[in-house]
Amino acid sequence: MTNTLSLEDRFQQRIDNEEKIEAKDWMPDGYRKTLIRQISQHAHSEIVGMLPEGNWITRAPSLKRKLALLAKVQDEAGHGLYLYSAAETLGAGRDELLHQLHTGKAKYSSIFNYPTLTWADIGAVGWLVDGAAIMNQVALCRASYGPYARAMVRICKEESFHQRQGYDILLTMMKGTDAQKKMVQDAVNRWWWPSLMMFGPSDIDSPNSAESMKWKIKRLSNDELRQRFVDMSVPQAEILGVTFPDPELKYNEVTGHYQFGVIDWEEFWRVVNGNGPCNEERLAARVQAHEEGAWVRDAALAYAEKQKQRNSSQVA
Ligand code: FAQ
Repeated sequence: MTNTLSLEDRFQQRIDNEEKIEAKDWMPDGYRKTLIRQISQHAHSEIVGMLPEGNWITRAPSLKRKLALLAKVQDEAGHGLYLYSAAETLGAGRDELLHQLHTGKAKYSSIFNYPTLTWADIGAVGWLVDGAAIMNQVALCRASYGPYARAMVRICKEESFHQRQGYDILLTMMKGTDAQKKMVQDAVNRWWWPSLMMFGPSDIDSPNSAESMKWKIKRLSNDELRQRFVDMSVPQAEILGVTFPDPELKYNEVTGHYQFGVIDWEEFWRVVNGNGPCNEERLAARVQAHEEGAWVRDAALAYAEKQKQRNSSQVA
């Protein structure tokens, strides 16, 4: 029997059968482009995400907190590495991707354009930002593209440690003075809505979702994941003894979910389009770090070249 299916149909059949797509397999251009877009934005988010926290390493209140924060920020650099490597398997060069980031052409998560004003912000970032990231990324562990899905497994394990360290910072502060409790509530007030925005626009305004769901890159929609995050966070806030800054947040007996107020989408797009409170500062810090790291890249390349020459002269 001859197989009359087109390459595209065969590809979709593999996706529907839950087969993983690997780097050397045939794939439609759109699938490759979507993956490069999402994986590179994700990689950029990890390395830009190091900046608001890196700010606090020297000011962590104890040696233990400093060690944990240092480890978390290092993990984020590692996540960037795995993700840039996953993008490279699709033919996207790291230099080109970084160039897009540094020239403001590439997107990264809106959340990292907000300032970390107090130590409680580091707790809130761990609890809410990493919490939102995990909610989104656990689903990505089952993404149809093998190298991305496998990178996500390790990333999720590390993110769950990050979330615990954040929640633990807040639990400790909530056992402290009134000033510390106030600081926690203030941080939660500022991080709650931006955390909900991390999941992206509502499903009806999400141009990429239909194809990404068909290709099983995304398994759950932006709104489904956002709702799960709200449902998970409300009981955690109760244990902590804080409230979320949303008068419309309440449990709906009929749906079995917490309903919440309307997200300020104007603010979301303003931040995504480069005009959030810290966009300029983040980009400038990234570019500076890249420039100051040039000597490390040069040294690594020179060393690799030396090794190559040594190996080839040994063979000869
Ligand atoms: N910020 O059609 P959709 C982390 C863009 S990692 C900026 O719904 P899609 C770890 C979107 O790219 C956090 N832009 O798009 C950490 C698209 O633009 P384009 C990052 C956003 O891709 C924790 C346009 O809007 N996580 O936090 C945002 O189907 C703590 C239309 O949107 C990931 O990247 C946003 N929030 O769904 C580190 C996970 N939302 O390209 C340090 C992987 C949307 O068409 C400290 N990514 N846009 O011009 C995803 O799951 C998806 O890409 C979504 C967006 C869900 C983010």
